[in-house]
Amino acid sequence: MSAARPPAPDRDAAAGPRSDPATGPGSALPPPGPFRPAFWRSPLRGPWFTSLLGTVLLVGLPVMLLTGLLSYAAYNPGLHGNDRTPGKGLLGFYLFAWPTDPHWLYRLNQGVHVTLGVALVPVLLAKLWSVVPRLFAWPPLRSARHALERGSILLLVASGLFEFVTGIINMQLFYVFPGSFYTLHFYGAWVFLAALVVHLATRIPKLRRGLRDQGMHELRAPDPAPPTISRRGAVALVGAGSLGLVAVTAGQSIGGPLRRTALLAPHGGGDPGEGPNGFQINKTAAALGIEPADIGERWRLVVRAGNGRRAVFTRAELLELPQHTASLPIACVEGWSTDDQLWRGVRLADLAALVGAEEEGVFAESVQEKGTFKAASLRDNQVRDPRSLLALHVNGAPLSRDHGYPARIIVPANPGVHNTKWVTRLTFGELP
Ligand SMILES: Nc1nc2c(c(=O)[nH]1)N[C@H]1C(S)=C(S)[C@@H](COP(=O)(O)O)O[C@H]1N2
Ligand SMILES: [Mo]
Repeated sequence: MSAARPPAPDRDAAAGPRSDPATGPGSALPPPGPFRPAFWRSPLRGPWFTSLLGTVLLVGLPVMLLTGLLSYAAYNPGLHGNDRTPGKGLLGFYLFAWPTDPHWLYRLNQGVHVTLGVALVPVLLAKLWSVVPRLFAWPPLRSARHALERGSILLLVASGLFEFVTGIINMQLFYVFPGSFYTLHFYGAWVFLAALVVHLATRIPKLRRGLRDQGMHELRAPDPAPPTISRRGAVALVGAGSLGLVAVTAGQSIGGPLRRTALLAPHGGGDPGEGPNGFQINKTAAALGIEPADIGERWRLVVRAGNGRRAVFTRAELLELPQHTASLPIACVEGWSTDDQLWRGVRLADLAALVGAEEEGVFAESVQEKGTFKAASLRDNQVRDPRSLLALHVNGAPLSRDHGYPARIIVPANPGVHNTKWVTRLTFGELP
């Protein structure tokens, strides 16, 4: 039985020659399939859904960018042995001496960066789903302006996905990057920022109209299928997805009893063992090939300065120098962190003074032979802080092997990766 629909009253009927109301008069009829608006049938798509998700991202993504760029500054890139991303000379215009106060600054910054990034994943995916018909706009390019708009969106989506994917891979400890994660993630962020600026310049007026339900009509399905979920229901689903992800990761940064809830975080919920050294370990001594002989009786600490002065210590000799304590966390770029631990050892400032290099930064090298994190430089402001230690004890016990025995760096608000373990040489000032 042919149930032809009665012809709908057509606004354009009076306009004369046949034109497709969905693509506008004068445009060529799109090829069949997703290029035709009628292909897209979800009744959820439309200005309300897209604008709401867009608004959440409009608040969240700048926070991601800001905390990300701050995190990069915290690395003191450019100092000897630290990240030496080429071209950051230009993009690194904003770099500054990362402070040591408050001592939880890096922990907070990185906790926000990683937790928010995880929370935004469902929002990002829903937003992309809500605008996917636009990918098939017809004709593909209407004008130079249209080309610029589409190009910027392509770059925005590609770099946004790249940042989320590389960030999540890194926080899951899959170190699979060709070259440095920091370099890739850093450049990706700047591409994303450039594309976002162009995108917002063209979209903000539409976004504002969208919230008042007047714009972005082209996202509405011309022939919607019956709803299987309400728009509010869909928003609730996205929100529940975000909250669910936060609930199983945030514990790795918040610590305390919540740490056990961090099921999705590799360094979050796992049992780090009992006792004074019972807190998260990034990589064990065994995993990094630290030989027991290198950290046993034969171990020495060499302290030297650009002025040529030099001193050598056994662990027992270090223990005879004035010992100081500091209550500080380990906070990793991957977002996990420990609660404050009570470290005890020799002040970096005292060691600098011993070789006449009070105003200098330091390059700390470990006995480790391979790997990116075997050495790191600290800036002079970090060396001067009285809480910055070459730690020999933690929580009243000697450092365990996995936490860096015989000696490790611990500095307030320092990214975990620069708290070098198994330190064997400190060079203050310019390398001799
Ligand atoms: N020599 C050396 N030191 C190192 C690392 C390393 O791989 N080698 N990892 C760093 C990283 S990435 C972090 S987050 C902290 C973790 O310290 P923890 O294992 O004592 O918690 O150690 C840092 N010190
Ligand atoms: Mo780390």
